[in-house]
Amino acid sequence: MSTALETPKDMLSILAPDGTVDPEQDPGLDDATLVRMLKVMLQTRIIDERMMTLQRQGRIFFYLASTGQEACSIGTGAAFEDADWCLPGYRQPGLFLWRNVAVKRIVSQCYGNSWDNCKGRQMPVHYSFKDHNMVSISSPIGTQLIQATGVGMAMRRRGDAQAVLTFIGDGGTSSNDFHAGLNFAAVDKAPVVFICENNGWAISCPSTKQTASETFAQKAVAYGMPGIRVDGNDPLAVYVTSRNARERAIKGEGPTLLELVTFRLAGHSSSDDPTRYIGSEVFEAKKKLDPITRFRTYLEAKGLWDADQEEAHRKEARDEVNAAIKENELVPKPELETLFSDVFAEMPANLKACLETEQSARGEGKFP
Ligand SMILES: Cc1ncc(C[n+]2csc(CCOP(=O)(O)OP(=O)(O)O)c2C)c(N)n1
Ligand SMILES: [Mg+2]
Repeated sequence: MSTALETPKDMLSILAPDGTVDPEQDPGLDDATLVRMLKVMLQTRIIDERMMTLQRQGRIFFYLASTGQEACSIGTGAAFEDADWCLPGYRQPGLFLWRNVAVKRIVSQCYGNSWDNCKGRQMPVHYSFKDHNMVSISSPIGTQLIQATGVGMAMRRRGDAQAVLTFIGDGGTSSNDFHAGLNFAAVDKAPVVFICENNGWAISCPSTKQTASETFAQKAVAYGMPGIRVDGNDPLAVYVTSRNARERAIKGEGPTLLELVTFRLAGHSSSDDPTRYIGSEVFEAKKKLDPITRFRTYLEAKGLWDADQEEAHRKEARDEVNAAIKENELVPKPELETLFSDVFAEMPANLKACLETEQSARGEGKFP
């Protein structure tokens, strides 16, 4: 893989859509890791399907699936260490599962109940898991890039041996924060790996209306960092390029931008109907590039996976998410008092008075 400052136009691919691998570029991952990669991709899709159904039933109010983009989370997840800081966007649930975040906690966040560590203050899918070094997902697209650069700059000054991983979509590259984040990371040689998941669309706005550049990867050249275009539906290519970018970051050589070319095989969110702006023939063509199908074929050819394992794993993943849903449905909403907590170290007098008024009103039966 080249990391020279060139104009990156070619797309790196190791695992072809038919599941055959280029032996010269095969990273030689061990069998257990390969199987886990497929299992987490399948689990991601099963959870996405289940949560989208909950939204349609009115049991959660919003959901964002990453259907078709699972290889981006799994390839990067496998290349990074759990101690590396991660500032995700909203389409990397596989990364949480890869880092062993409990499914129950993911479901709690979507319900916004009292088990949710965000206490219902965030939209569903805007997770944050401090104990897994995963920083809160922000709704305003792009903000995580300047935050990631700040984390990287701080880590460099402290001499930390970790890297920072952050994600943005193709649409997010039009934000001011994309420019500021990449620029200052390169100036400071901050140990950040920027992942742009180019799925071709920002809701209904095609990437051709987002940029006049031929590729998103080439934007890196102007900032003075390598930019590499990668087949984002190829977990092996995502893994290899992420691992190399992480090594570069750890060695103090600075940040890298990876453009992972992918496609979302679903709506932008539960509020979107992609059939209004993407033709069915496009969906049919893109389904043939499904990263899960591709990776499954590869593992089957290696004798690492078969239909029985698939069925058993699907059942296990479905049972786990269903049990998590069942439990979470019984969990009450966060206490009203939590509205006032976590904001000030010392609660100001006016908020204290407000809280006391609410509490006494409840005592008089004004609050149910
Ligand atoms: C600053 C800002 N502008 C607009 C929005 C509304 N919005 C949410 S997601 C989105 C599209 C993002 O597209 P992209 O970056 O390509 O990510 P994708 O959803 O395709 O993964 C928009 C416009 C927002 N959240 N923040
Ligand atoms: Mg997009």
